[in-house]
Amino acid sequence: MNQPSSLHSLFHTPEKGLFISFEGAEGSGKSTQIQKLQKHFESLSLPCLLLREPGGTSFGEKLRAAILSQDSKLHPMAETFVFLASRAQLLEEKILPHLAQGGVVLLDRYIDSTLVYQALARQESIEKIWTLHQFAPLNLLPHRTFYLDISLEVSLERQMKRGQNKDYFESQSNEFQAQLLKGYRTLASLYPERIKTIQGTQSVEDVFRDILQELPKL
Ligand code: T5A
Repeated sequence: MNQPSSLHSLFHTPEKGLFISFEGAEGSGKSTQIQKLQKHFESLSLPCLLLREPGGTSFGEKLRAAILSQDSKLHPMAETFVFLASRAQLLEEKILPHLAQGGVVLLDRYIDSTLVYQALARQESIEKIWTLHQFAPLNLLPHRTFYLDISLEVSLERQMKRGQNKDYFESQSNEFQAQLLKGYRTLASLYPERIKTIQGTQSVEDVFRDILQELPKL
């Protein structure tokens, strides 16, 4: 069903700086690894901005609070536009200015989350999501995306261990959560040059070692 989008040629990577995104299912270890990578870049005296989606701006954090606390089902297009609104503002306010100065941007979730959560996990084509991203500033791709691959069992176990109230997406069915993993694996096979799959079930240190090996040069 899914092919690499024909719209892909309309997308570009930043000319300056280094743009890296992290992706994965619930509890895959993105926040843990992204913080370690931030320390790594700071130890090299490289200005490094750590951001998350949805959120990262004052407007985006309001959208984040709204969608994660939503307790009844939204239409996938309603979800999609929330993430796009947050993303456009984050690019404009934070990501593009920092990259223009040659800095490093580390982003916890980006376009691939929308491709997976709002399309692939619902067995829908990703073409519509690419179409919505073809206009600036949304048509920017990271230099590198790390996909932390875990099993459904590990994802559910880590969510349970955290023991807090479940948010909107964590409350979805196990079947939906299984489709997330399938969706990410599909995406990683469609875009192997950009998306590097890292085994997220390894120890924190081993995951980080694999990430360092796949870092692009600045
Ligand atoms: N969303 C987002 C969409 O639907 N569409 C979109 O376009 C976008 C951008 C965001 C939600 O929004 C959805 C996806 C999400 O559901 P969120 O709170 O930011 O919500 O959720 P997550 O990004 O999933 O964040 P999590 O905190 O759930 O997961 P992380 O950051 O991947 O995992 P982390 O590092 O917090 O680790 C989870 C637990 O596992 C442990 C940690 O200590 C922690 O307890 N852990 C490990 N344990 C053993 N071995 C390891 N290697 C471990 N690494 C971490």
